[in-house]
Amino acid sequence: MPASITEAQFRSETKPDWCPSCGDFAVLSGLIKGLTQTGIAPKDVAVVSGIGCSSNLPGFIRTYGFHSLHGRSIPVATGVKLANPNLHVVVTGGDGDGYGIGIGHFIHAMRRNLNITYIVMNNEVYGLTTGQISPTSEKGHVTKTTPQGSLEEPINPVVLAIAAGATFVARAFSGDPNHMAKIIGQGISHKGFSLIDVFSPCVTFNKLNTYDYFRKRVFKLEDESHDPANFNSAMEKASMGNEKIPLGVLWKTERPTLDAEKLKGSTFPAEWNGSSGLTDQQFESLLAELK
Ligand SMILES: Cc1ncc(C[n+]2csc(CCOP(=O)(O)OP(=O)(O)O)c2C)c(N)n1
Ligand code: SF4
Repeated sequence: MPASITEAQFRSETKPDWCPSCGDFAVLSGLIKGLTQTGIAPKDVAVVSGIGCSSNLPGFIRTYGFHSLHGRSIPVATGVKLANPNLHVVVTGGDGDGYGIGIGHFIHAMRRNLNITYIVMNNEVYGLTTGQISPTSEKGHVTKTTPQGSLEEPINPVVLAIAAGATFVARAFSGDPNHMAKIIGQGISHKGFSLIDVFSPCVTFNKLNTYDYFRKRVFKLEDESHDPANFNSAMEKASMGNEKIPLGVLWKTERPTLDAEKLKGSTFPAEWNGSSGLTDQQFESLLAELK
């Protein structure tokens, strides 16, 4: 790691406005630590997000940043990565943003093995809009939109990611920030789509999935004989219910990435000069035709 890169270089002057004790503070620190561990300079990083409390993160880190639309962080990140494959692109957001409105984009980016890191702050509710159920809320969870308990089966994002083609799938917990930082560092170093689903409690609106709730249930895969290259073992660990929840790298494999290998030799987009290739006259007549 180049000695010149320090955590301080990633710290923004803008301080987070999250509620005190929100799990997202640990994710911000974990991302800064993970980036520092990999030795990547802030100028070589772009952090892209959608909308939500967690999606405010790009404002609190000193890298390039893009705070996009709800559920649209992955398309923006895809554009950033294809326009400049040398940038390390990290997407940050919530379970509502990524596994709800943005789920189609999430699946296709994994299928394409776009070389980005996706960190989902999974608090099992919509935090910013005051605690409605999200796609990861437990069945029976009582919220203001589900006063009699959620009727829906939740999504299991890590099973979904392995099945959809992500090449690095891991789970972390805001209550164990050093472990999380290590996993984030590994995800950023991985060549291919890496998903890190982080249990990041919403202390204000989710009184069910608290720090204590997770502390009682999580265990580390490193303490067991789990081989992340073994698909069946990865699926088995990823499918464990919410009574015993594994943290760590569930699945890791390699296959060609969209940006580096599948587009090799193509002049678009890495060498695109911003021109449409049309003359001014052709452009004007095309516009007139479309009016
Ligand atoms: C198109 C659109 N639909 C709905 C909203 C309202 N909205 C803002 S944030 C949000 C959910 C955020 O939840 P999550 O992604 O889990 O993030 P958290 O706030 O919990 O970190 C919703 C529904 C919006 N901004 N845009
Ligand atoms: S509402 Fe929840 S998710 Fe949003 S900042 Fe507060 S604790 Fe965090």
